[in-house]
Formats: sequence, structure tokens, C-alpha cells
Amino acid sequence: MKVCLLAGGVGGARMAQGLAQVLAPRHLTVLVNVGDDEDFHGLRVCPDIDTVLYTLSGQINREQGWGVAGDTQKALSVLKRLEAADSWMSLGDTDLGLHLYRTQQLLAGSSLSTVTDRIRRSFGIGAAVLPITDEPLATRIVTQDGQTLRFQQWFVRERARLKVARIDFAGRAALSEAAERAIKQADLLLFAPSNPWLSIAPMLAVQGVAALIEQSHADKIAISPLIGGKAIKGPLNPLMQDLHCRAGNAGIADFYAGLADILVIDPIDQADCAHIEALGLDPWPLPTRIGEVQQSAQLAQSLLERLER
Ligand code: GDP
Ligand code: FO1
Ligand code: CA
Repeated sequence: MKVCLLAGGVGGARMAQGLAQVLAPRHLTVLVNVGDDEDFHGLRVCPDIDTVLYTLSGQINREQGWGVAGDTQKALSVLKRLEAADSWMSLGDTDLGLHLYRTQQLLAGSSLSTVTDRIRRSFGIGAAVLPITDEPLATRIVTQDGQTLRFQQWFVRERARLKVARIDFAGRAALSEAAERAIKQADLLLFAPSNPWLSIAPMLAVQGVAALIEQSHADKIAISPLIGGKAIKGPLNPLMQDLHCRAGNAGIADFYAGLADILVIDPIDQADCAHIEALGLDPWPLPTRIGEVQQSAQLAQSLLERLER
């Protein structure tokens, strides 16, 4: 079975890691959000792509959920001493090597898909990892106090504390050819337990993606990022409040209604099944805590077995 995973950073990477344990590499493609991507010190930084690559290659700093384990910050300390712009973004020394390479390759004319694939291969990752688009598509946060911030300004500099009025996606990015192929060839389109509004929505904003998913005859499964109504990590709960979403899995189901057929929720949230069914989605209660690779592999295995029944 060919699986195409739509992924943001941490939640996406954790699900990708489990799938990689149970699928042959040629049967797994991870399509990754690029709305978080920004330039720092002239270098292209792609946090969600890098979180997926570092996780699949075992280099991730597991406590942080981003960056390389054991990385140092000598270069950053120089930038800070020089009061360089945007040095609130903690770029580690090892991580900077990746940004240098990517930026040089992009400037030399390679697409983001091509560069990402070169890095994937050198990291020894078998599954395909692809940006959803090769063109810039920047998530912009419009705050309730009237500012328009770049995603990382809001998330890192402001620690996601400013209330959100609206999320915009700047640019008219087109789906990459490789991503289009992956969606068309998929037997299962799987939405990782990523943040729907910050990681999945920017991918759906890429021209053609929503229509291709709608036309696809693949099974379409979304995994809820909430357990017991709470996100494991990140600003999802306050964001849902700011955007006037229904709380808990009802709000997640509202997002995925019409897009997915099945919503996987943790068994502790079984009481949400009625809300989910009311929207025409089939609720599948399965353990969704996937912080350990065995847990993620178990979830992947359960999904595949249940589909094959
Ligand atoms: P980001 O781009 O790094 O913010 O990561 P994603 O958007 O891919 O994922 C963020 C979401 O992952 C958060 O809303 C978390 O609740 C969710 N998440 C993280 N770990 C787990 C887990 O073990 N299980 C589930 N169900 N969700 C998780
Ligand atoms: N997240 C932070 O909260 N603080 C940081 O200083 C930070 C630096 C950073 C550097 C490289 C990278 O790939 C990711 C980094 N992140 C940092 C995470 C990044 O903001 C992600 O976009 C978020 O995890 C949301 O997806
Ligand atoms: Ca992200």
C-alpha cells in the first residue's frame, strides 16, 4: 500500500518515523509544510522539513522537537554579540551547516525538492521527503492587536503569546510535480497529528492540493493532535480558542470534514465520537500517543491492518 503523509514538524515527523518502521521505503512519501520557512542571516531555514529529516535520521533533539541533538551555538553567540537581526532564532552550529548547503544549492538553481532529496539521501533516509511546493508560501499571523507577523516572529520571537485574529498564506505557490505524483499514486492519504491550522492548512493553500485530495480515491485518514482535549506540544489549544473553533476533537473534525473520511482519536476521547459522526467522519479510537517510535509504529501498523480488513 502506497502511503502519502501530509506532515508539519513534530507531529508529522513522529508519524513519519512510525510509518518508516512498517512500510518499504518506496511505499512512503512524506509531504511537508513550507509555510514556516524563512531566511535568517541570508540563509534559507525550513523548520518542518528539517524536523522530519532530523527525526527520520535519528539526529533530532528530542526534548526540543527541533534542531540537532547535542548541537552547540557558537556561531549564534557571535551573531548575538554583533546584534545581528533576528538572532532570537536559535540556529545551532550543526544545523547552520545544513542551511548553508541548502541556500547555496538553491542559489545555484536547484529546486527545494531536489536539495531536500540530496539531504535525505546523505542522511540515509529511505522514504521520500518532499516539500509540498518548490515556491515560497509564507504563513503570516495577523494578531488581534493588529500586527502582521512572519510565522517565526510570532512563534519564536513572541513565543506564540499574541492572540491570533487570522492566518494568511502569502504567495501563489503551485504544487511540485513530485508532490502531485505522490498524491495521485497514494492508496492512503494520511494527515499526521500536526497542527491543522498551522501545518496542514498551508499545504491545502497550495494551488491544486485540495482539489487533488478531493478527487483521490485513496483512503483518507486524519489523526487528531489532541489527547484528552489537549495538544501534546505547541499553541494549538489557545489558537483554536482565538479562531473561535469548537474545543477538542469536535473542532478538529470541523477542520477535516469533507477532506478526510476517518478521524483517528485517542481512546480516552471516545466521548467525542458522536460529534465526529455527526460531521460524516468515521471515528477510529486507537492509541495516538506517538512520542516513542514503538508507539508510532504500532499506530501505523494498526491503521494499515484496519484498512486491509
Ligand atoms: P510543528 O510544525 O513542529 O508545530 O509540528 P506539527 O504541526 O507537525 O505537530 C504539532 C502537533 O503535534 C501538536 O498540536 C501536538 O499536539 C501534536 N503531537 C505531538 N506529539 C503527539 C503525539 O504523540 N500524539 C498526538 N496525537 N499528537 C502529537
Ligand atoms: N523554535 C523555538 O521555539 N525557538 C527557536 O529558537 C527555534 C529555532 C529553530 C531553528 C531551526 C529549526 O529548524 C527550528 C527552530 N525552531 C525553534 C522550531 C520552529 O520555530 C518551528 O517552526 C516550530 O516548531 C513550529 O513548527
Ligand atoms: Ca510547523
